[in-house]
Amino acid sequence: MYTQALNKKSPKAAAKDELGPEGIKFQKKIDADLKIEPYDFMPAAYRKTLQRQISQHAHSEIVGALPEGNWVTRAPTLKRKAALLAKIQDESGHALYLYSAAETLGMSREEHTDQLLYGTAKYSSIFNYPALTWGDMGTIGWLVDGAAIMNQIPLCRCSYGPYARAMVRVCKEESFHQRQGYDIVNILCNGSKAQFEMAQESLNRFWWPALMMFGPSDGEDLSGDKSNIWKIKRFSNDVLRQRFVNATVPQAHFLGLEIPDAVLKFNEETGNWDFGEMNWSEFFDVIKGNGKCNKERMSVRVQAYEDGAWVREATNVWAKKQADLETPQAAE
Ligand code: BYC
Repeated sequence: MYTQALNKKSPKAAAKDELGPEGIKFQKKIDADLKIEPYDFMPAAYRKTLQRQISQHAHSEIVGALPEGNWVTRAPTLKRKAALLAKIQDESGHALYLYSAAETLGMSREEHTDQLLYGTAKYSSIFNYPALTWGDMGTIGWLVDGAAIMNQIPLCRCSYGPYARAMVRVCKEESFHQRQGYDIVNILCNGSKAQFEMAQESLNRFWWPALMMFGPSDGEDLSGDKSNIWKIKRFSNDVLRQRFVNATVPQAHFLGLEIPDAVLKFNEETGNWDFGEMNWSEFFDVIKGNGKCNKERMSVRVQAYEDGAWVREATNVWAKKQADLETPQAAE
């Protein structure tokens, strides 16, 4: 809805602004920790970076609900079923805030949806791994939502106002999700031998993919990175990954679980848990579309989109009727 209302300058005029007083004013605002809002001037590359990141994030929330959706009918108790349903509903809500924030940058919701459905947009690699056991519902909440919080808390301070504001609520809900996941794993770890083994086996499968959620290795120094200069990205992928490992290893040990990493070791000098190398060829393969579940996830999404055509049609007809009622002469 914001899309049509945006003021669009010619590319030549916009390029001149980027280097001129408008561009300087923009960076000064960012340096002063002020927010950039939809109608403010912003360089084309800033807009593009945000469009890419926010829409990828929104797509991840939508696709992320799929592995969990498969477990709603198999949750072991009514309480667990209700909590899982609430979590899935939250994730869909996150996608709504994020698509709305992305729309303020000038691309419609329909265009973003098309990019997801026709495979030109990315979503988080983690959702291309299957959820095979009830233990995975615990591990996903604990590790996947845990990694998401680590990555997203700094985004609450992102320079783009609509994204930063959306992230505040998203992070609050993600921390509930992380707690419910940890609670499931905790119960399994304190249950029968078979339950404990289910938790360990799930951790074995999800540990490395969870670390890959933070993206490719990029060192520690982001000072030359545009995303950092624009205060979109505040910490490098590697810094956030290390923070996640440091927070999660003691939780696993508390549960009596073993992290599936032969070289994992506490480093007294740095205060960090040193860990092994990820399988980067697997990561790039998954984001290219060749993971275990990429095809299945997309075919379910496309099917859901097609099945929902009548809802979109009905709401459009209803919206037109309302508009006609408000302007009676238009209906004549
Ligand atoms: N998976 O230069 P880099 C959730 C792409 S969902 C796929 O480091 P950047 C949840 C990256 O996009 C959590 N692709 O990029 C939902 C880039 O590709 P393009 C999702 C990945 O943007 C339901 C290329 O690789 N969270 O919370 O600086 C249930 C080079 O990477 C991945 C967000 O989206 C990946 N793992 O950093 C439970 C948070 N990693 O665009 C939980 C917002 C990298 O050049 N996003 N790529 O074609 C971010 O913070 C950043 O976009 C990333 C990547 C850290 C993910």
